[in-house]
Formats: sequence, C-alpha cells, structure tokens
Amino acid sequence: MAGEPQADCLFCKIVAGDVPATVVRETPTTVAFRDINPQAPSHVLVIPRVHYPDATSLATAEPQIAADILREAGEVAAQEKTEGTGYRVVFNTGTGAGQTVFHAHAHVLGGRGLNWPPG
Ligand code: IU
Repeated sequence: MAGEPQADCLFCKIVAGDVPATVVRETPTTVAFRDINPQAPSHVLVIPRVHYPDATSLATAEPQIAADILREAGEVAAQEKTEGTGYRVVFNTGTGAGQTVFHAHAHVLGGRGLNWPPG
C-alpha cells in the first residue's frame, strides 16, 4: 500500500530505529538526521516517516507531510544556527539529478556560502 514501509529501504529502517542515525529532530510525521557524507558544515536530511520514492510522489499523495518537511527544514536550519550564511533545501529527484536513496528526503545544507548554479 502507498506509504507503507519497504523492507529494502534504508531510510525506512532509520525511521524504524533498525539502522542507527544521528537524529537531530523528530515530529509525528518526519525524522531529521545528519547526512553520513556531509557536503557542508551543516548537512541534515529531513525525511517523511511514510515511504514514497521521491518528493513529488510524496507531495501528490500526502501534501500535508510534504509541507511538514519544508517547515522542518526551516526548524533544522534555525537549530543549526545557519542564519549568517542562509541555507539550501534540495530534493534530488531521479538518478540523473544525483538521487541515490529512493525514499523522499530533503537535504538541508548550511554553514558556508553556497554557490549557484549547483553542480
Ligand atoms: P540523494 O539525494 O539520494 O543522493 O541523498 C542520499 C543521501 O543519503 C546522501 O547524501 C548520503 O550521504 C546519505 N546517506 C546517509 O545519510 N546515510 C546512509 O546510510 C546512506 C546515505 I546509504
């Protein structure tokens, strides 16, 4: 069923507590944890507890949870004290755009100047 945990999904395992992660915030619908391969001084992933393969499919099926992720991205940025440098929220979508984990997630990056356009 749509949104149900997937046995082969790493992020579903993090949500379940079966794989360790450095969790920085939790809500009833989201979990935020540090990326294991940080690309900025602060690099946190915000994921929905429910399983959808990418942000667009999540927003289509459960728009309130997609909104929760955006709000949580701002809460993470505030908690990480990135106000001096700003922060960036990224949803890599599709392998060509660099998506490697097919459970919707927002990258929240901050703590340094961020170039535009990204690579
Ligand atoms: P991507 O947008 O799908 O490429 O992002 C996946 C991220 O998940 C990537 O930045 C990885 O470093 C990160 N990650 C993680 O934090 N913990 C893990 O066990 C694995 C990947 I595998």
